[in-house]
This record gives sequence, C-alpha cells and structure tokens, in this order.
Amino acid sequence: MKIDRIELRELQMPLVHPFETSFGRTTTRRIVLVQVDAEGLTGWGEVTAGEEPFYSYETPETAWHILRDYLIPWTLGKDWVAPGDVAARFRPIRGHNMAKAALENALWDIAAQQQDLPLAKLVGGTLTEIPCGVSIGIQTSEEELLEKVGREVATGYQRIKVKVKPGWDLNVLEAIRTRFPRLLLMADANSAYSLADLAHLKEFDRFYLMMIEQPLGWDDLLDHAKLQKEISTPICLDESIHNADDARKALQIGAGKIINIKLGRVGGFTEAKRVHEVCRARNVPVWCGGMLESGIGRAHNIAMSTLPGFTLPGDVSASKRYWAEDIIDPQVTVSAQGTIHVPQTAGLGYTPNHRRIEKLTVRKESFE
Ligand code: OSB
Ligand code: MG
Repeated sequence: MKIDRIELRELQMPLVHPFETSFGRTTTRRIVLVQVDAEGLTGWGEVTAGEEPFYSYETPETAWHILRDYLIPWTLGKDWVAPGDVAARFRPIRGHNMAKAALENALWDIAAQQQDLPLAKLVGGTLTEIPCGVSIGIQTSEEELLEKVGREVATGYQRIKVKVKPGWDLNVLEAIRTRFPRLLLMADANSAYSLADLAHLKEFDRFYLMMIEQPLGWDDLLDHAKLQKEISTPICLDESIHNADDARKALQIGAGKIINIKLGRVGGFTEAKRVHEVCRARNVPVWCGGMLESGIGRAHNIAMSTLPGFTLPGDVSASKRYWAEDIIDPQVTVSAQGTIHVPQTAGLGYTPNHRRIEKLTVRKESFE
C-alpha cells in the first residue's frame, strides 16, 4: 500500500448534551480527523484525545504536532504491506497513542476496502451484532440522573454506566438501585479516589455493580491490586492500560478483573488486538470504551467490538446520543434489544459525509 496523500483537519462539534466526568465537563468536541489517500482509495481515522489533558496527556494540539512532525513524514511515500507495519514503525515514539491510532486505523480502513472485506472481518471480528451500553455523565440532580437512566433503559441499552466522584457516588448508586433493582449497572470514577478512601470504596460492594472502572490513579496498577483484594466489586481498568504489556502485568498482579479497550488509548487496532489476546488467554472479559467519538471513531469501535473476547456491553452507542447530525451516513443506530448491527459492506461500513465534515472544519493541512 503506497500512501500518496494525508490530510489532517480539526472539526468543532457541539455535543447535544454536555458530558461531565470527575475530571471535567465537555460541551464541544475538538476532533482531529486523518484522511489517507492510497492507490485510489481513501481511509479515515479519528484522534480521540480530550480537549484538555485531563483523561490523558494527549490533546488535539499534541496529536496534531506528533502527526505533522513525525507520524505523517514517516508514513508518506512508503510502501506498506500491512497496517501493522506502521504500528511497528511508530514504536520509537513514546506514548502519543491517540495520534498513532488515528493514522494506523485509517490504513486499516483502506486495507479493508482493498481486500473487499468489512473492517470488522479484517481485524478478526466474529460478531455480526454487538451488545451496547451507555455512559451517563454527572448530572445536576439525582432526579435528572434517574430520568436519564430510565430513558436509556427504555431505549433498550443493555447496561448503564454512571460517572462517579466523591459526593456523587453512594447516594446516586443507592437511588438507582432503589428504582432499578435488577439493572446491569456499573460506575466509572476516572481516578477520583485513592487508597485513603478504602473504607468508602468498600461501600460500593452493596450495590452489586458489574464493575467499578478506574477508581484509583490514572497510571497506577499496584494500588488497584491492593484495592481489588479488599473489595468484591470487580475492578475494570481503563486509563492505566496503554498496551498489551500493561494488561499482562495488571492481570498478573490482580489489579483488576476486566479491561476496557479503547483504540486510541492503546495506539490502534494492532495493539488493541494484542490486549484482547492477553485477556482472552486468561479468560478475562473485555469491552470497548468510548471517547465521545464522531462517526469515524465510532465505526472503528464497532469493528473492534466484534472480536470474540468482547463479551460485555461496551460504551459504543447511537450517534444521536452525541450529535444533532453525525458526520457519517447512515448514522449509528441501536436496536430495541440494545445492539448495533455490524455493517457487512467493505471498509468502515459507514460513508463519511464530506459536505458535513467540511462545514465543521476549523483548520486543515495536507501532506503529499
Ligand atoms: O472514562 O470511559 C471514560 C468519555 C470521555 C473520556 C473518558 C471516558 C468517557 C466515557 C464516555 O465514559 C464514553 C462514550 O460515551 O463515548
Ligand atoms: Mg473510563
């Protein structure tokens, strides 16, 4: 595969509802898209970094820099055999996984089109329908949260994740459990606690949650292992898993029992497949996380979610939960059973809408 041209662009996309986590609130996403032209085909990738360096150190700005000054020059004009070769070429750069993933995933899109395969098939997926959950941010009142939970359950979503932080945790879980005793429920703390909160974290056990996601430090494994020995709720790791080695070490020391795989956080499909393998070899369930993606990143997440180890509902949900109008056609929709039907056409399975993308673009730069 010979890469002829790469275009970077930044889109500003207002969310239909602001999204609040323990580290902050997002109202408009700044999304960097990577468009790759090779041998008459076009592939797309998305940088999933947050606007601020609060989930991880990456931002749209750091990704633009790493792509423009390193990843794109290292990729252009070279004759690649497989997208995985690009992943290997990017290894000398430490971190910046979301920048790497955007470019590598665009090449997977092209490879799928070249081989006339759905992206899901090319990456090794087997499911044709994926189970979906939703992630619900911190709200201004418990009543508002309960109403949102009720609406998502009625829509059909198979599990509900709520964001928690000190002061918005036991009280809201209690309220949800009282109203929805049998709901598949989990909480995501985004590193809002420390081991000093041990007694408090033990109280989460009474809500029989499916899991608690990343309760402790964003880059910690050791304290999570200590915590897991003290609580019965399974710990799911998100922020602290950057590659397959992290996953292996985490599972070896008992830092968690479940792993959330995000393509951006681990640097693209090649490494995400390795994380999946590490977990599958140990019978550890995984699920696909989300980063408030546009349709491009969402389409990649759908493909990833079809691998056989993705046995738990993920955070991959319908376009309309985020956008008045997504940038792909058709929009991502969810069935009444809370599933997404995986497209069976070649490539992404959704068509990027150039007119809409152009309208939302605030800057672009192309490289030949
Ligand atoms: O921790 O999973 C997370 C959104 C932004 C940053 C981090 C996270 C999230 C979500 C939302 O939970 C997932 C989604 O709906 O895309
Ligand atoms: Mg998370």
